[in-house]
Amino acid sequence: MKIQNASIIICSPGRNFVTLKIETDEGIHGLGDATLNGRELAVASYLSEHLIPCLIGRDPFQTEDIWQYLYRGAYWRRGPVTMAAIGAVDVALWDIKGKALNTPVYNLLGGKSRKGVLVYAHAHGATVEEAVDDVVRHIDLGYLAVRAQSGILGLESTYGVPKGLQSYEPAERGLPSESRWSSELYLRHTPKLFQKVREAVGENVHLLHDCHHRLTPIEAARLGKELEPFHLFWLEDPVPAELQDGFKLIREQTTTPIATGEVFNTIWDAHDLIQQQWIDYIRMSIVHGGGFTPLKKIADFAALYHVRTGCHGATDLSPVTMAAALHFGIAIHNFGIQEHMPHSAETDEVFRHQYRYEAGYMYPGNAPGLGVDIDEKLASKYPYQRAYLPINRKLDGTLTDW
Ligand code: GCO
Ligand code: MG
Repeated sequence: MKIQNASIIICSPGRNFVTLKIETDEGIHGLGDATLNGRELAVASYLSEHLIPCLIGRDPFQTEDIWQYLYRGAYWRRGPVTMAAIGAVDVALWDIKGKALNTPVYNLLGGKSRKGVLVYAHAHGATVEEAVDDVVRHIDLGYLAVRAQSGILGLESTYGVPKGLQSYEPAERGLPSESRWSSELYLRHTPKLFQKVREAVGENVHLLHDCHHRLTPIEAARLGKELEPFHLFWLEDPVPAELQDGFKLIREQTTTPIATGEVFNTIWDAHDLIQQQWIDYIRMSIVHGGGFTPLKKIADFAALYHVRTGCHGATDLSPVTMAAALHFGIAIHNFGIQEHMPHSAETDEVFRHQYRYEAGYMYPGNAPGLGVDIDEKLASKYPYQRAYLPINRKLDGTLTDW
């Protein structure tokens, strides 16, 4: 079998997605997600200008060699644009492999290790009370794990809380919006939120929280300590993670479990975090981490150090990545949890998929390959629209991490 053609489909059914379609001379095609929120066209052009021409004529079964060719062969390694593009190719090839062998991708990754993939939902509210109600609503939908974020008194907006009643979607069309931030107000607020949530829901539900890279290590240590009575499943991205040993200080101060890595691209972003056991969950997505080929190795490495996976699953990762995460999550041994932020109805119509949610778990389905396809005709009705993530400033105007 040979790769005959590859094309890129850019569409915006509610939000932008970049999809790679690889076709073979035997009529089988595979899909890969190449979406990098707010930087979509950079990945599309990396694929069309630099990767696709090198793929034509290759054997799609050679996932290891093709991955090494694209990663090592470029000389310029790593980075979100490069790795999202390589990730899209790798995922599309595993999709082809599964279809050609007439088996779901999870069977190529070790087979099922569990009945389903435990997922966590997003709950939010403008106030603590509204956030508590939303956690309860998600528990009523059967979720066994819920992430809670709420508006903060004194701040107009914050990460994870939508402005109106719609579901949360951080990218906005047009140029970047700006929001204001105060770590002190956040630090005073967040333990009160979790006290109220625990009071309302009891101990039998996993609670999670995303700090979204906004604290310093000592501030994160304070938050972790103050959250200890509420037994979080994890505290996510407490600090920006360029400085891996920033996590050492947090780890030494608190038993609140730590998750990080949604912006990571290779093992080198997480090597010390894992080997020093400074984190509990690694959150790299299959697409931004460069595909199944490296993610399987990273998961196996993490397993040695008691680190489990908690793959990023926000709406800016397309249903192709969601399917990939579910095949991966059901197969690997050290799976922890999977993020589940349901896509809009328009997105689900464009990307028909076999995976489904039921009673706190998701299931990848038994179709050969990934079990996702794209309706290209429908996709063409939703043309790309420029969109950005917000910019964040402290109350005095200093630019800070969003
Ligand atoms: C999460 C993430 C997202 C990101 C988004 C950026 O934990 O789900 O933090 O909401 O902000 O993916 O593109
Ligand atoms: Mg996050």
